[in-house]
This record gives sequence, C-alpha cells and structure tokens, in this order.
Amino acid sequence: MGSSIKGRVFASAAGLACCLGGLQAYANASTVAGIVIQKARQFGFRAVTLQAGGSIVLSNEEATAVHHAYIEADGIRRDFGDQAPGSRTTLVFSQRGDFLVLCGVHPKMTLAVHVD
Ligand SMILES: [Cu+2]
Repeated sequence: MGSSIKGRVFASAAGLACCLGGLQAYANASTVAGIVIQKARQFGFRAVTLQAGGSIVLSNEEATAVHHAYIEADGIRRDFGDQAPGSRTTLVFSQRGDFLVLCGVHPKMTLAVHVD
C-alpha cells in the first residue's frame, strides 16, 4: 500500500470521526490504521474495533499537553511512552481481545479497543 493511499484512509477516518463519533469508522478496518485524536485531554473515541494485526494511530493535537498512553490487560502491560504535542504514535494490536488504553498523565482518559 502506498503512502498516498494510506494518507487518504487517514483523512477518511478522521472525517468520519466528527460525524459518527464511534465505532463505524473502524468497522471495516483490518490492517489499516485509523487515527484517534488526543485533544482537550480526551481521546477522540471512547471505543474502537479493529481486527487482529490492525493498528491505530494516536495523534496528540494539544497545544501543550503531553500524553502517555499505556495498556493494562490480563497479563499484558504495554507502554507507548510520552506523546508530545504534534506527535503521532502507532499502536499495533496483534492479539484478539479487549484492551483499555489509558493515559499515565490524565487518569480520566480511556479508550476501549476491541480486537476481533
Ligand atoms: Cu493524557
């Protein structure tokens, strides 16, 4: 897949986010990444669904706030480090299951990820 195609997919997913505000943007996701915006100390989605092997991209669109995404699940802890303003971080989900992405800086930020 070329980068231009990927860029269009990103734009499409971001566009849907404003209208549907939920899972639908990811309904057909397989290994295609979708963007989840981090802004106003919240994730742009409360929950996303994707297929195993798929990924999402966290896009920190804060002016100054740093986020720090991590996952805790049964026997799994993954830390994605700091997300500086303007940065993007890719989270790959290779295992099926339900995961909760949390922010080490802002405890109220939660993003549920269901991996089929
Ligand atoms: Cu945060």
